[in-house]
Amino acid sequence: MEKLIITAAISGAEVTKEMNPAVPYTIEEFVREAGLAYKAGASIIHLHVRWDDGRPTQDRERFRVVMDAIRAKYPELIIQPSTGGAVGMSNDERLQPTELKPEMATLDCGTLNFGGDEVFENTENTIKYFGNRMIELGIKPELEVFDKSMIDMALRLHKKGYIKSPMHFDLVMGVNGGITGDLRDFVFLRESLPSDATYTVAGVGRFEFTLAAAAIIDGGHVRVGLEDNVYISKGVPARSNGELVEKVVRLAKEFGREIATPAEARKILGLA
Ligand code: KMH
Ligand code: ZN
Repeated sequence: MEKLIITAAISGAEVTKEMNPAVPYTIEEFVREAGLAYKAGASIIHLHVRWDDGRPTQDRERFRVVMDAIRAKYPELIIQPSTGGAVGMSNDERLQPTELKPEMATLDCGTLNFGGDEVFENTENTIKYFGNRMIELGIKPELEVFDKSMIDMALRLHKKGYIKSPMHFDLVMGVNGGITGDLRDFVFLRESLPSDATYTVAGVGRFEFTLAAAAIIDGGHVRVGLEDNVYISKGVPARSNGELVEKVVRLAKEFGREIATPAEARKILGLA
């Protein structure tokens, strides 16, 4: 089986220090959390950035400063900026970090309810626009799908030339408004992927570690981090993103799966 790629989603746009004090806002905090995740075994950092007061932003220069600061200490890490940003941001606002030509970036493949009155909007034309942008700039998209219909959309847009093969999916499961994180749903999504695709699973909230175990056994890859879940076990806040990554590494060891370095992850994903 291929080595396991662990992605650390260290900040997200929605979680706050009130929910877990380790959520990074400042540049120093981003470097600290990326470093702890890397030392524990993560090879990819899925990155949203914040202003120092915690407000989420897609500002290109803020991304540049945070990415440069992480790279100065951990140059081998793969940094994967979000193009999802936060609910309500415009397409061009969301796309700003692509101007920095990262190796990867997220490409969200459909619209979904995001709790309460929030709607995370990704129309078909938005996905085409983002897909074209990533092809132009040579960025590998991580295809974020929150439901089965979004896999179907990605496959249709792949046929039309907006997304290139081999595709890499992120099955984000357990968002209030998307598919649940039940094992039955995991198998359904996983069996709906093309045979040459790779995938990562991001279990949100209580699904984080059950789905990590499922992907480890199945030969998939895993995303964890404070963006998805702020607890290390029921009711116990994680001390850091590193602690969440360490738990995945322990699970992988139990199942005999080795952990990929960033260089190995680049090979598996076709980045190198
Ligand atoms: N913050 C969510 C609205 C992504 O990173 O591309 C969107 C999100 C997806 O987190
Ligand atoms: Zn994200």
